[in-house]
Amino acid sequence: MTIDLTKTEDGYALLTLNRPEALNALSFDILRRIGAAIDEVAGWRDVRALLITGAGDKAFCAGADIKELRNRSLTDQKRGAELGQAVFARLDRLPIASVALVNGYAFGGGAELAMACTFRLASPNAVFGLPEVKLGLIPGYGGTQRLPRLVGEARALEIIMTGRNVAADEAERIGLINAMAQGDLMQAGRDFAGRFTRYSLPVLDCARRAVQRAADTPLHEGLQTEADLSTLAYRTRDAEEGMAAFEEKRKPEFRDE
Ligand code: CO8
Repeated sequence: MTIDLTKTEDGYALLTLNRPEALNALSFDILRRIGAAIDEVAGWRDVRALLITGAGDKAFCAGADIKELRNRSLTDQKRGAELGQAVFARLDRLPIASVALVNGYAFGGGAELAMACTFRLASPNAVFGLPEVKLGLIPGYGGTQRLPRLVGEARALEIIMTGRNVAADEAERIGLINAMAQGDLMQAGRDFAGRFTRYSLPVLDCARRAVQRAADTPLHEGLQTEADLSTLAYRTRDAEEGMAAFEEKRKPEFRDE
């Protein structure tokens, strides 16, 4: 088994990269399976967030499978980069938030998978890096685009061009992760997701899509997107309920409508 997809009893989808003997490295087959798993989760109406982690106690994911990459023709490699990008982009289109639970090494494609998630939590022993230049490569699964959006261009250039490691505490300081979790990472992930999943899912989706547009549109277009999506949220039944509950001084009961 190379990935596991389950539902937790408290309403989350849990995707585990399960190839610990190779530090959960991403073969093309695993990439495709991750894509299929994301599509499957998109059809689940009874989960409120997707949690992604790596099996074993050493790695979230050590990146693309280097041994497999070596044996590919150039055309295949281009297809490989496009495959990785397309699979990770599906996380953006997932109507629920995704949370990477980074429990060790997150290198190359592993860091890129984490960066494609809506949120990132890491254990204190987590180590991030885009070490592709050490292999004579550059990041190909979105790292050159997502890292600068998270940490700024200067830092992203330095991290990518030196290929250096970024420890969890630095990752937290520079905004690469949302938080470093003390104690059980899975529990921390559930607690973190619990802070937003009690709200209306379609409304959260509007908020997420609006914020994600900020990075790739000029301000006037981004503001238009915000106007459109805030109107969409305003028209939900949950918005009606939320505002009524405020006036009636009671807790709102959201129904994801
Ligand atoms: N690919 C394949 N196998 C791997 C990988 C990997 N990325 N990482 C680790 N493994 C394997 C090792 O080969 C080893 O297997 P074996 O026991 O059969 O030799 C096993 O996992 C355990 O690894 P180590 O013995 O190396 O464990 P250490 O604790 O000594 O070291 C490290 C851990 C530091 C994480 C080390 O394994 C390492 O540096 N791994 C490679 C990290 C890396 O460079 N990742 C980036 C890969 S490139 C990429 O992700 C994007 C490429 C974009 C291409 C786009 C075009 C398609």
